[in-house]
Amino acid sequence: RAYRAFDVDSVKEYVAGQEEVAERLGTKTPGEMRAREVGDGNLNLVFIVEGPGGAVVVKQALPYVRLVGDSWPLPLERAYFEWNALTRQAAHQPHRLPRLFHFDALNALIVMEYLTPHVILRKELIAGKRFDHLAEHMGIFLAETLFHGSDFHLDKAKKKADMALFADNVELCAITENLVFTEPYFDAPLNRWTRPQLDGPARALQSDRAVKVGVQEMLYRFTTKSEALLHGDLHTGSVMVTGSDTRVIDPEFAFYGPMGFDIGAFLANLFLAYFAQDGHEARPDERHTYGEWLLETAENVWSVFSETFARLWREERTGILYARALFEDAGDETGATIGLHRFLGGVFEDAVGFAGAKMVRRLVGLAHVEDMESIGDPDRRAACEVKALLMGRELLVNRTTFGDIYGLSCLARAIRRE
Ligand code: SR1
Ligand code: MG
Repeated sequence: RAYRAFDVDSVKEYVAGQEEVAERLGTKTPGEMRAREVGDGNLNLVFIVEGPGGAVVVKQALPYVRLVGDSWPLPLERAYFEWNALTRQAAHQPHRLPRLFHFDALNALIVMEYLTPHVILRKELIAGKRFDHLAEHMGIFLAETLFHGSDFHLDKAKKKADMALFADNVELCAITENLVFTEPYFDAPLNRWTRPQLDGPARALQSDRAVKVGVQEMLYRFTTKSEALLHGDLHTGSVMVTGSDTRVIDPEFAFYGPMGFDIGAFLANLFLAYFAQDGHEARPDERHTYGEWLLETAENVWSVFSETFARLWREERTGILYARALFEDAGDETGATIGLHRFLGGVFEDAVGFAGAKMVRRLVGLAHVEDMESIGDPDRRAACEVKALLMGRELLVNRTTFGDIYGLSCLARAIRRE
């Protein structure tokens, strides 16, 4: 048996042969199923297969980068890392993920719950929709997954075994190392931007010493700071929502890295959505109040993350770090609290720098975001992109100078007004 990439017919035959999956669909007969391929991401195939009794999603890795084609091979093993990340996240936040039904290493696929009526968050933000629980859900998800995947909580042998497992996710980390931290900062062939409007700002960025040093400092953290098991690609396309529910999908870039990377990724995408507002058709006052909601969401993500992390620190600190015997048991609760605040301060600084890198790469690197790409008028789009680029630069260069999350919203507002 060998790997084969499925199509809408062969995927039905495949699921028909998987007893538990077929049971969910209510049939073992491919002819009674309907399948469509809906993947719009950069890497994989995504099928929705429906039967008389229900529906599932089949996510299958392709042996190459879908966005670019078979000239850029990519290991199928990323499905294995994704499955391992999902099962670890599910131990603490099962209600924030799709339910998991089946993993097939040979065919590099995962069968999971078909989330409906959920929609990709990025599309909803482009449409100007608000989600009252988003910040709370994401702040808790980040705190729960990052805390429980770190030396603050994990058994030390388990943490080291997991680090070894995810250390093999080399190619996916290499994508981030290249596309996020390196290529946007020189004349790399895959870079793209809105031309000619962004030619000047992009070239200026590439000859900006402060920004290049700043981004290399972030790359250093990315490659060396094995703080926790990360999602690894937590943008608004990796989140699905309804009015009351939030689910996080697609952790194929999972590895042990700095906590601030996941947080910064999510914040960056909220800021990108914010700067895209002036490009979308709507009454300007609506776009203004919606922009304020986006900034408030970013603020609340950080607040909920840090509050939840602090609670977990107090209640579930069972790992090798800040052992209770050294602090609380020794009557020095203040010592542990100082440690917590210093630690969170470092995570915040990292999140700021990573957010900057994540913004810049979506504007002048290979992979862009629909928030900007969906702005039809190139001049209008470029005006939004230039402001977002400026914010990304500021975050990279001045990441240590923002006292708190409100400093980031103030900066975003000031740049948008300019
Ligand atoms: C070639 S892959 C480009 C991007 O898509 C993924 O979602 C990651 O963000 C990656 O950097
Ligand atoms: Mg993805």
